[in-house]
Amino acid sequence: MKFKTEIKPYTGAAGGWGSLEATTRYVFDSKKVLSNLRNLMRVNKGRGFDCPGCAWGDDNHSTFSFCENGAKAVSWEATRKALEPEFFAQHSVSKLREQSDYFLEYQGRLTQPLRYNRTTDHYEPIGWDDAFSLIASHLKGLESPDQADFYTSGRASNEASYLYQVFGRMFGTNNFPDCSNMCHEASGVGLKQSIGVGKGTIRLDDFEKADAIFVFGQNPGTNHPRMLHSLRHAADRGAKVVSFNTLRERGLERFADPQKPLEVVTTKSGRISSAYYQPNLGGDMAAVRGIVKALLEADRDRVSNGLSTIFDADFIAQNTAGVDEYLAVVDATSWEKIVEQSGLSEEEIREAASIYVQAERVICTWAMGITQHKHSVATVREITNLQLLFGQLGKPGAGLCPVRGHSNVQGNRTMGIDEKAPKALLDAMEAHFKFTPPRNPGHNTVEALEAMLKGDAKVLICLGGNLAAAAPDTLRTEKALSNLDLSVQISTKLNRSHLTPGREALILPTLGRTELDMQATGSQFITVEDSFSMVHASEGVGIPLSPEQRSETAIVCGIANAVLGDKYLNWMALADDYNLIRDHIEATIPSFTDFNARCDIKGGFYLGNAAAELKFNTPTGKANFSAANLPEQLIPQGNQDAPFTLQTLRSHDQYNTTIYGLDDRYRGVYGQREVLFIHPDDLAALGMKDGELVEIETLWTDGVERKVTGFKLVSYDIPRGNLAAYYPETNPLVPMSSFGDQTHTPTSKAIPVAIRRCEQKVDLQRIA
Ligand SMILES: Nc1nc2c(c(=O)[nH]1)N[C@H]1C(S)=C(S)[C@@H](COP(=O)(O)OP(=O)(O)OC[C@H]3O[C@@H](n4cnc5c(=O)[nH]c(N)nc54)[C@H](O)[C@@H]3O)O[C@H]1N2
Ligand SMILES: Nc1nc2c(c(=O)[nH]1)N[C@H]1C(S)=C(S)[C@@H](COP(=O)(O)OP(=O)(O)OC[C@H]3O[C@@H](n4cnc5c(=O)[nH]c(N)nc54)[C@H](O)[C@@H]3O)O[C@H]1N2
Ligand SMILES: [Mo]
Repeated sequence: MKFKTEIKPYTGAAGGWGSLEATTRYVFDSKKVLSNLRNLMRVNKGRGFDCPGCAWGDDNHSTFSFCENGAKAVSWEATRKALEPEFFAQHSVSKLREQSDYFLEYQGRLTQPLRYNRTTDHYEPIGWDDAFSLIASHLKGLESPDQADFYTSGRASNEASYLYQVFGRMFGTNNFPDCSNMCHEASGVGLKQSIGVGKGTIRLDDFEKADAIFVFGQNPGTNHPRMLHSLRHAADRGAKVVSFNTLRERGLERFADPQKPLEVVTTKSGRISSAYYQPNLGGDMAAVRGIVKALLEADRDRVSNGLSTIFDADFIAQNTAGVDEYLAVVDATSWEKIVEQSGLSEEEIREAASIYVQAERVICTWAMGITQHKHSVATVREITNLQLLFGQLGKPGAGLCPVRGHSNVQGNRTMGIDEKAPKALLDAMEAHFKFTPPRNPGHNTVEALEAMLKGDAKVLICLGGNLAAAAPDTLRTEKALSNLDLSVQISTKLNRSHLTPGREALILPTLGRTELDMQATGSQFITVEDSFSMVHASEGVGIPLSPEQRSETAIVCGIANAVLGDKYLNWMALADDYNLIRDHIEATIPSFTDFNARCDIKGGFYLGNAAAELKFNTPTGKANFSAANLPEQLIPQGNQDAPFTLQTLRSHDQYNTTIYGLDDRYRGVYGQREVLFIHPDDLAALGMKDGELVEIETLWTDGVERKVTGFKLVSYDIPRGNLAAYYPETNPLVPMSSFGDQTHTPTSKAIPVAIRRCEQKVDLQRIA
């Protein structure tokens, strides 16, 4: 495949024509145009299916919420291209490994269970029963259930992920690594400590009531395009949108609504951000600390002049603990440190503080720019501190909003995909299913990989996802995966994880969310939970490509039945009728009363959020201020003298490790992905020019060489000393041992690196 490569700054607004054009291109590229379009039209309407894109909520007022990247996700899944067994007869695994991630998924949908043949190095067809028996024989042969790991990617439905964890725990382990471990873990951990619940406190319509929305470390134009509608509406009615982003992101600046025809045909577009700050990578905690310091100073001034305090003293007194300790730490943090670490000037921080304090109702949102650092938990808690000081909780138009990634990642946690499941869940499962769940904590993603490397984990089952490409330290990760006795991938499309088989490997082809799921009792729907704790039903419409594809739920039941028989549960009856699964969920997970009946509610039902009602399930019974110091330095550890810090992020044409195309329109990159964004003055200081190729090397403490080559330099509006490049191409640079405090989340947004000129690209020396 050849692509025209070009770097051409994008001057339009996000959304608008560019958006629609790109969408239709994707739809028409795949073979079955009409059914693709029909699929699209049904997204998020009626029962229909939930968009398999991001976890943003559905706006029930607008008739048809159209998002370019959701459309890509749907048409990518709904392609009529099928990967037949002949493909695997033609191509050996070693040969396929030389292909790009784009090529692999572009080949179409997996349509038949496949087993890896180590002797021939090819995948070969296998029957479902034989596949299940193979899994059962491996799992039953383990010395301990903890030698198995059960990974989940956040697209899996509530029903499938619930049964998956029930099965895993009945089998005897809490090893449930998931994509969330690499994603919003810090939001869950931090919010739980601060406010007693690890989820956002707002609902979608709060955006209509906020006076200010502070957006930290997030690129909604690409990753949550429907959020732009909320931001645009807020900005149009005069609310302030304040962005903190290391890069200048187009989508945070201007947005043309594709649903407003006038804006599509003219160049009219709306401004999103009223203020835009570009902190250093990892500098947000210092920035927020600075905002609080500025306001604390202003408050002392006022109070000493006999005026009332600007803080919400009643809220603080009634609802919080630890304010004095926190303010003491704010006092002890110098402006020098704040300015140095945030990379923002004192004026900028004071300006942001003044916007904040003038707003009656404030929402703070964030994503990976906040959660993929060493001090992410402390940063999430610092944002919470700010909100608590002003009582921005428990009232409309205000609160905390971690914007989730995968469309059901939040639901997966609710369903018990959690390596450290709360005691209450395990107790409820013990009482309901009459078995003894394991109580020891299980592996998170990094721990699972470490265990595979050591040979302590021998079987891996993946309910979706693409661990080989998504996890850090690519070469170590691939080594870990190939060290397994058995690796089982439940997937829709071919990906890198299939190409690093263990001694044995299975690919189990599954239905996507857009597809009709026919079982013995008829067509089934599943449920998902969005970022706003709304649970709603989703029912596919597309006709599956092959009768051999099975639903995730049916696959989980098939495995469980082969391993456990009907000792605790009649798994096959559950696969026949998902209503029965929902009855078990209702019996064991809080807030799911009348679950089956409530699935008929249009737009879904709300699970509730105790903190939003000012009930704090913390040991103090209050919302806790956190009195953490700013980190000593922003680079996790290792080489503090590294000349650059690199963040790894998403282009506009990808969904995590799924590469839809090679353009990143809003950043002006076309036909290529191996680019490195750099400040023009840094380029000049290095004596290099735009378009030159460099190698990027991680500076780390363990003596392991981590290097990628052939990245093209692109000058960009980014702070000096900071770099950005796309994931997953840069995952070889992220050390597995570099992860967040209390989270084990790889520090994908803070990698200490050096760069050097190089002549050409040298392929990764992958293990054979
Ligand atoms: N189309 C599409 N949609 C997606 C995804 C996708 O790949 N494609 N992925 C889904 C998933 S799983 C997730 S988790 C979300 C991810 O959504 P995002 O978090 O928006 O994803 P990233 O591309 O990692 O972007 C991080 C953003 O934070 C900024 N940033 C990085 N580091 C810092 C920092 O230290 N401080 C500040 N202030 N800014 C920083 C970057 O410049 C970038 O704009 O999107 C979900 N939605
Ligand atoms: N360097 C770096 N690394 C990162 C990140 C980063 O910002 N930088 N981000 C991290 C984040 S936030 C996340 S969430 C993880 C993502 O990690 P994962 O969730 O593991 O990865 P995805 O790329 O989303 O998974 C894509 C694969 O899922 C399968 N798939 C798609 N749809 C379905 C389905 O409906 N059912 C099933 N069973 N399979 C399906 C397809 O086979 C596809 O190849 O990556 C993390 N890794
Ligand atoms: Mo994510």
